[in-house]
Amino acid sequence: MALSDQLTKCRTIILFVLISLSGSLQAAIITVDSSSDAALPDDNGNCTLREAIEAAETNSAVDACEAGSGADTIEFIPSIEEIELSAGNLSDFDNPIRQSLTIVGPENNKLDIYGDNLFSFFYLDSFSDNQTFRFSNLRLYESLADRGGAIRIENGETVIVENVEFNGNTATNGGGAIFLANATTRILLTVRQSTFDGNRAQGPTSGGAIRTGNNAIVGIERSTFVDNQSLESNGGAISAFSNHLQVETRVRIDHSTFSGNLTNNAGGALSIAGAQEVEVTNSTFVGNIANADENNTGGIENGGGIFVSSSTSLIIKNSIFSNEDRSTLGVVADDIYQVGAAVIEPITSLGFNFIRNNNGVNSYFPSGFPNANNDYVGTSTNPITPSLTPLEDHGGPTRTHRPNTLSSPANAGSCSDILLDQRGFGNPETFRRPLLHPEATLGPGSDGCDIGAVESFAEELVFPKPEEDLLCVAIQASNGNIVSFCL
Ligand SMILES: [Ca+2]
Ligand SMILES: [Ca+2]
Ligand SMILES: [Ca+2]
Ligand SMILES: [Ca+2]
Repeated sequence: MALSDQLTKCRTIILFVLISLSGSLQAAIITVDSSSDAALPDDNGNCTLREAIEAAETNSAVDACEAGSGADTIEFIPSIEEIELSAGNLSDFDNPIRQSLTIVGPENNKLDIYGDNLFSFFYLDSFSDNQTFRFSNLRLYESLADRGGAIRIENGETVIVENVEFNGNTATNGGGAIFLANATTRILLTVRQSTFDGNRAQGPTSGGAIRTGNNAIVGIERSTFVDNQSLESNGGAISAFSNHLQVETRVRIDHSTFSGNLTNNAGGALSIAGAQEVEVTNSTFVGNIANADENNTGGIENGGGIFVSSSTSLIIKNSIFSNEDRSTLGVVADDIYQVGAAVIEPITSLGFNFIRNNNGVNSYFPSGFPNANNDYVGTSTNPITPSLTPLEDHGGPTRTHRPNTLSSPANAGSCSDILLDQRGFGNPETFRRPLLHPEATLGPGSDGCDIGAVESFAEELVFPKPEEDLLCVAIQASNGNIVSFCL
């Protein structure tokens, strides 16, 4: 099946969820009733988060925590607002979380967990047993780990992150907030309505916020990445990595915002390396910086927005790029840069992109306002700048950049099949995202959608909340392809 066919088939993916047929009938709800933290055993008549994880993992009662049973859920009594770790990592290589588990904070007031720049949180390793982990309504602060300070995913897991803020987490070996190992059994990761702010990949490792790996299918939607850094390697916000040609590895980014992320190497926001399929749609990349230290000693230090290397297939639609590359040698690729290895897959524009400076990718994005492909593209000598607000609260669960004006990038895009923008806003008359202001002019080929993650003038809409487990499913077909569909 052609890539474009597959991607068309997958266009409506919102979640990648494997249906779990086991455990759901037996699952226990374990309620944490203490904000304190102490090493186990801690038999003092309360139920701490550390004890709740132990109860879920061992399917037995631990102090005042109810015995887990199968795929358990950990909740918190309403008076708990934050938990500060003091007794070591919540889980790690020696003490991984192996069984399906949901950890959910209060719906309208996220629970804060602090690692104090000493401890890590969730090390998930089902040993290829296809377990499912969910994290929602949490703020995860200042964890520290070798890889994936907040969440490390080892092999075969399905992980769903929703309404989580990752703040100031650090990894010394890649993936400041989330790290995906190179898996032998497929990992499925979905990140929705989440914020990654000020996370760091230290040392010569990549992915300030997230590092993905071989044999992963990753979906990121309606999320914001701000001020994340990979100081000595690639991918200020995300490093998408695959070195395995034989397994399908895919990253899809939709309705997300990348603002002010930086690297001293390549890919201020996103670095893509190796054999995989990457799709970026309806997203906004603003003020991300490659080679922030202007020191050209780390290899190919290009691509303020996206750096893509080797045999990666990259598709881009309806997205804004206005970034900076501080390289002083060779190509200064403010927005997107591609470098070849043995096999170079083309970058495919599906149109309606706004690109400040096409240096490095002018064969894919010829200059024009718009060009023949309905992309709005500037050059190094004549860059075009989108008129956007600073990153602010414009409604919805994440901060965004909203178009300021009635002309491009507003009303120059195309997204007619999309229900809502990053914030959850749309046209109240059509219950679709595109909204043409009465005073605005319509760009060529546009359906009134704004380019990027946010639709100006749109209103907050409330849709019936679907049963999440049944919303979308990704399964592996007999021919090895991943087939995704929504129910
Ligand atoms: Ca206790
Ligand atoms: Ca359990
Ligand atoms: Ca540098
Ligand atoms: Ca519009």
